[in-house]
Amino acid sequence: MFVNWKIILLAAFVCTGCGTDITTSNKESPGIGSCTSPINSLSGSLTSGVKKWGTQFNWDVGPSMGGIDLVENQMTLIFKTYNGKTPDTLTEVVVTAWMPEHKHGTGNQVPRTEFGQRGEAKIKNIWFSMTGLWELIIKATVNDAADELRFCVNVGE
Ligand SMILES: [Cu+2]
Repeated sequence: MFVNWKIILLAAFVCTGCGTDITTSNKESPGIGSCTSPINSLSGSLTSGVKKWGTQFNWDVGPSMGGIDLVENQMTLIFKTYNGKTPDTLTEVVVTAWMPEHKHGTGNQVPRTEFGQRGEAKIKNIWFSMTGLWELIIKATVNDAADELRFCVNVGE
């Protein structure tokens, strides 16, 4: 398993004095997730927890760690309302990457959202510091429905 020590050391440095691991380097811990059934396809559809909305996902780059130099992974999300319509508004799209097995996130590098066509968001700046199972937490407000979903990906080299 490859590990990017530069990122880990940076995260550990930020966390000096607050613990022995890099868990607390994430401003917001998404909590202990389960990541046992990764979605290995590069595109597909997902539904938020209480079916308030759905989203198509497509990996434009990745998901991979990319060896020593890392890779900026990118994903396109196309949101639909609970009844499959293109939403009038899409706001508050925040994606977090979390590695449940080791209880760490991506340190100071957080995924960034760029809004596209109606209902569409591109997620950039997704950096995986290790290979293995990562959970992606997608929060969004589709029309007025605020909800989140989590899914698991297997990050390769
Ligand atoms: Cu890890």
